[in-house]
Amino acid sequence: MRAFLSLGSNLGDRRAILREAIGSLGGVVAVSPVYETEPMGGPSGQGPFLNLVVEIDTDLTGRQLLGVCHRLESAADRVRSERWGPRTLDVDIIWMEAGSIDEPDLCVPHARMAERRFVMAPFADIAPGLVPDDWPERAEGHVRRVDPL
Ligand code: GSY
Repeated sequence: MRAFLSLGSNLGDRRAILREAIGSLGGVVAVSPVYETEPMGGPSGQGPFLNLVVEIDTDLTGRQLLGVCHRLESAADRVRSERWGPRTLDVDIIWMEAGSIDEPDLCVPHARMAERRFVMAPFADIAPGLVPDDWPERAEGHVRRVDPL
């Protein structure tokens, strides 16, 4: 089944971190263009993110896929020191063909993705049929497409 993950990094060698994470994901079907994006939320003064979206083909449940996301973050040496603060790697499930999930720690489709241009721009690039036409007016934040990984 199709699933989409949003990946972001704004600490360390951002490109290498994203490449490594994608390389260790199974069932990769498509990788979106890369965007440099202004941080949304969190402390001021943090550096820009690189963001992209990956489509995978998976039989995992949402809960199992969340475990994969957390393992990728740990492998990138992410230290959860400051909420919303800079991070080597953040991986979120944004959409699953298997259906929606509404649990305290796992919401699919991702609850805030429609407000976030750093999610919607790369998502629209590789899955235009899954995003509403009016997303550009609804999403916030500045993004700029940059060289591929
Ligand atoms: O929710 C993902 C982590 N994150 C990001 C991000 O990936 N990109 C941008 N531009 N801002 C963010 N704020 C948070 S939190």
